[in-house]
This record gives sequence, structure tokens and C-alpha cells, in this order.
Amino acid sequence: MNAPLVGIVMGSTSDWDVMQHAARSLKDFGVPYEARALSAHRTPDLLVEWIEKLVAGGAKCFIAGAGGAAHLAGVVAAKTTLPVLAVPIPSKYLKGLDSLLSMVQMPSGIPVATFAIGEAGAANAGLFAASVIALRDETVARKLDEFRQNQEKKVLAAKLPGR
Ligand code: RP5
Repeated sequence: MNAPLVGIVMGSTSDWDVMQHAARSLKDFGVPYEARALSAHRTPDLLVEWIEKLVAGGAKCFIAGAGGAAHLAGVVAAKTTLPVLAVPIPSKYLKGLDSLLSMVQMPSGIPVATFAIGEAGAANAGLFAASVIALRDETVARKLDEFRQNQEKKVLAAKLPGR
């Protein structure tokens, strides 16, 4: 199997329902990834070990999904200068607004690129990671172009209900 070019990490296995959309985007474009549930506060040492392993193995970016006081993406970004894409997971009481603000309000110096709350954010983080890989991979770049063309065709072919 090819070494992962993208690391997908989430704070809990309960985040997978959302984060599987990031994995799906990468799978569709043939980008090798590794997905793990590792927490910034529950398994900090394992998280750092995993980041270092992926970076040493040639990973080009990370996607981090977490909910609540979501510091996971910030911790990943603290350990690598590779791009870190953050996906706010919907939370029980604040519906992911807490996750979004925790991610998007990173203090100056350690950037994370924050996406929309939930499935759309996860899918777009996957697409964005594919764009990062496409900078140096013509096959992935071509697949991204085809994806956009197909998306356009679907919009044009769709009919308004009852018309
Ligand atoms: C965060 O706490 C995780 O990212 C998850 O979104 C949230 C709840 O985790 P569980 O209690 O479901 O394991 O760390």
C-alpha cells in the first residue's frame, strides 16, 4: 500500500460519521490517506507520535476533526508546518458553534484552515487536501477537473420539481 499523503485525525470514533466524508473525497481521487481517532487531551503522546510518523513517511497535509473545545487541529499545527485543515464537528448542546470558534479563532502564528461545520466541511476538507496533492500530481489534478465538470453537468441536468 502507498504511504499516506494525507493524515485524517479525529478526536473520537464518534466523529467518524462526519469525517468519513473527508475520507470519501480522498478515496474518490485516489489519494492515499491514513485515518485515526486520536485526541489532543485524551491521547496527547500518541497523537504527537502519529503526526511525526506521518510527516517522516512523506505526508503532505493533515485534516483534523473535533467537537466541543476543539483544540485538536491547533495541536496538530503546533507539531508540523504542513497545511492543517480543520473540520468542526457538530456538538450536542452548541451544535458545533463551539467547535467552529475553537478552530477558526487560532491565535496568530499557528494557522489552521477551518472549514464548514459537519459533513460539507469534511467533504470540502477532503477536496482541498486533494487540491494540495494536485499541485504536484497531474493525475489528481485531472480527476479534480473531471469532478468539477461532472458537478456542472448535474446542475444543468437537474429539473425543478413539477417542471
Ligand atoms: C471531542 O469530544 C471529540 O472530537 C468529539 O467530537 C467530542 C465527543 O467525544 P466522545 O465523548 O463522543 O468520545 O474530543
